[in-house]
Amino acid sequence: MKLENILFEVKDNLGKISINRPKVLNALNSKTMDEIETVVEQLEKDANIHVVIVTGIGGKAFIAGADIAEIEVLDRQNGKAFAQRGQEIFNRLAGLDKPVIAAVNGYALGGGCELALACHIRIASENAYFGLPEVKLGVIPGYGGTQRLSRLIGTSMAAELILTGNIIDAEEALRIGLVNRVLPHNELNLAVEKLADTILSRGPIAVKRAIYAIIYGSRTGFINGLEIEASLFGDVCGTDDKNEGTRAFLEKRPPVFQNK
Ligand code: CO8
Repeated sequence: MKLENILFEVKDNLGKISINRPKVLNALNSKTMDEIETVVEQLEKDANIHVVIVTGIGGKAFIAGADIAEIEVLDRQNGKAFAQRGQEIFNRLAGLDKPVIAAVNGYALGGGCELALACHIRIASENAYFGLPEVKLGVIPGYGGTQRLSRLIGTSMAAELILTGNIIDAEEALRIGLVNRVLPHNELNLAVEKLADTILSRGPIAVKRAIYAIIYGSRTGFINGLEIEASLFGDVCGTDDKNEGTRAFLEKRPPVFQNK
């Protein structure tokens, strides 16, 4: 599929998805969702990409939501299918065996906030705003927001945001644990790339297994999650990288991981 609404670049094991509809504040229409799915498919297959960044083009928005013109024409039947399709795409992104970092550079509203929530780490610029304003339109979050936000910041905080539809600034998002860090706008990209570089410098198989344990563990119960963790711990114990990492520590030198 020809990508028209998103940019996808790969450089040195780092993939970058940039939503590129700045005239409508990067609103997610169906075509954009199809393109995200295409890129997610590629990310699932490409073992050379170890970390992914998601951001929005233009100085104003990460993503201002699903395209409201498309929601206007939905009815009971296709509304459910529309939500399920978005959920599936975001679930696949969240389920990648590589860390996904949201660089939130402006409005992250509705489906845009839900996309940020599907990422594993969220870093915001000072001019980012977050919210799930769907109730103001007479609908509810449908791309996983009711579930992911509640799990991230607790049901009470999530209920206040979802039921009021209020929009909060980056500092408030930081205070309630919706983002990890807030940075000056012009430092965001560099800081996120630096974070990605740090992750890329760690044992690549360990990083893959760790994100898998975090995400798939959180999709199951606590005891099953521990079982997943133990199995993956056993798995990494069988790698050359584990031998190299532990030996390098004992020999007081930096490790040289081979992704084996
Ligand atoms: N959809 C479509 N167009 C949009 C959207 C959007 N979500 N957001 C902004 N735009 C368009 C505007 O219509 C405008 O277009 P035009 O220039 O042609 O008039 C352009 O982007 C610029 O926007 P504004 O002029 O409004 O810019 P402002 O700086 O004045 O305001 C805001 C910025 C506050 C972000 C404002 O644009 C806004 O409130 N946008 C809508 C935010 C919103 O309600 N988002 C949630 C949408 S609902 C949703 O995401 C549901 C997801 C789950 C779906 C589940 C499946 C059913």
